[in-house]
This record gives sequence, structure tokens and C-alpha cells, in this order.
Amino acid sequence: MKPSIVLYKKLPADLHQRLEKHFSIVEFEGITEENRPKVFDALQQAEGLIGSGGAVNKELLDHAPRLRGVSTISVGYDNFDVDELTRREIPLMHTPTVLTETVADTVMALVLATARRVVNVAERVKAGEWTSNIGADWFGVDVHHKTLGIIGMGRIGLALAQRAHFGFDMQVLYNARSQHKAAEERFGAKKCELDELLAKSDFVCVLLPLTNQTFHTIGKEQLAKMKSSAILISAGRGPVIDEKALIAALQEGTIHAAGMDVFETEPLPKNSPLLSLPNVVALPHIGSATHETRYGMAACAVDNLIAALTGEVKENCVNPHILKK
Ligand code: 8YV
Repeated sequence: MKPSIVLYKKLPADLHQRLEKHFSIVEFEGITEENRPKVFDALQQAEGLIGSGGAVNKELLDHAPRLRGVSTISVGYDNFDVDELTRREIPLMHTPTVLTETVADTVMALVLATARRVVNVAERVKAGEWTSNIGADWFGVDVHHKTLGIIGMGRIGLALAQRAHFGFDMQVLYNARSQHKAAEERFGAKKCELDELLAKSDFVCVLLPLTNQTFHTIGKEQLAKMKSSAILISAGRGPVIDEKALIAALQEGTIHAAGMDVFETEPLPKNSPLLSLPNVVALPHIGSATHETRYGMAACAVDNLIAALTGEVKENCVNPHILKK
């Protein structure tokens, strides 16, 4: 008999078939408050779990006594209780490499959209406001030759530094725990303290994952250290930025604008002040959302689960030390 797995995200047909060759699949559309009891029932027999979104916490794991491998279709895994998985010696797999370039493209899109006011002016054209030669009220600010600061220098940060350096002749600053020689040697990036990065950058790009240490890394105090002409880009996880403090900073002119792909609450609540601020470009968490990349992430996650359940894990494991036991 094939091992049972719980799949909680719709997969392309060929990837679904790839999983079916190895496993008997119980499928759900996400893990939600409503379907949690049904998911818990299915998990009683499940040896594998694969999907994205939803909280995979101790309560859920307590319903999954046979679980041997978990695979998330994402690079981020803040919705997983990794300590609890590790304690149970269950490997957690993620998709760290396939989405790098696409997310870096999205960050550049936010840089350009906010600086050049792309969304705002395009809306005005559609509203029929382009009736004569445009004046200064349609202008934005330059991107090229400016300074771009990266907070959280991982794979995506490196791909962003490459774009900024080669594509836009920008000076790249970064703040990270360790030195990134590749970023320095290939893209002229300069490592600096957070305060220096905030003070010098025209674009502050926050790419940090969400952990206990990164929660509200950017708050009132940090925003006050930015130039009043600076633009904040948020594309890691929403709670890394204190959204209330950011809204105040945008309203009061402490900073010039913000481009955001992630938020403290997603989907963004209808009454969020961010929706009515003219100096905000808000995207619906589309960082990796292209057909090619989302397919690549799903394929990677499928292969990760197969590897985890056949004991063949070679890469992409978040808690690999348990495998060496
Ligand atoms: C996905 C992401 O949008 O990979 C991540 O961590 O945030 C995004 O690429 C999300 O996980 C949904 O699949």
C-alpha cells in the first residue's frame, strides 16, 4: 500500500500525478479554521504533508502521529513550528532557490513603481486626465545612480544587488549578520550598520524572513532615521515592519513613499489606511507569483517530499541536523 499524504494546495496535473505514483493523496484547499477538523482526521494516517499557508503548529502535529516529512511550497516557513517538528524528528523542506530571481524582479518593480509613480499616473491616464502636456504633478524621482539599501542579504538580496548595480548603476548598501563577499566583489555592495543604511539609502528594501528576532525591525525610530525623500520597500514578511508606525511616517512625510508586497495582515484589510495613501503601492503578495516560478516551486516541493519520505534528502531541508542522526 502507498503511504498516505495530505496535500493542501492545488497542484498542476503532472505534478499531482508525480505525487500519486508514490503516495495516496488526501486533498484540501488550504488549511483553514473551517476545515481544520477534517484535515486533522486525514492527518491521523498521513506520513507526509505538502502545501503552503496555514499554521502548522503543535496542535496540528498532535493529530499527525505518523508524519515523517513536511514540504512547504514556499521559501518562508514562519507558519511552521520548526522546533516542534525537530523535536519529533520530522524534516521540513522548503523551496529556497527557484523563486530568487522572480522575487528580485518584483522588488525592482516596486522600486520603479513607487519612484516613478507608475500606478498613480497610469490610473490618471485611464481616468482621462491626460489632456495636455504633463506638468510636474506627474513627475517622479530617479532610480538610476541612487543608493539602494538591502536589509536581509540572502539569495534574493544578492539578486536584487545585481539588478541595482548592473541595471541601474546604483550604489548598494546592505545590513546582515555576516559578510557577503559575492555581493561586495561582484556588485560593489558595502556592508554597514542598520542606522547608516537607513540614513544613506534612497531605497530601503526590507527582505528579512519573520522570526522572533526580526519582528518589527523597522519601527518609528528606524523610520525617523531615513531621509524624508526615501522610499521603503517591503517584500520579506509583513510583521518585520511596524505597519502602524509606517502609516504614520507616510502620513506625516517622515519618508516619501512605500512599496509593499507583504503586510502584517494578509489579505490586506479593506479598512487599512495603506489603501488610501497616495504614496503607497500595495501588491497582493505576488513576489514569486509568475506561472514559471510557481510551477518551479511546486515541482521542487513535490521532489522534496518524495526525497523526505524515501530517506533521500539532499537539499532544501530547514532542520537538516535531524537527518544526520
Ligand atoms: C509565496 C512566499 O507567495 O515563498 C514564500 O515564502 O512568500 C511566496 O513565494 C507564498 O508562500 C505562497 O505560496
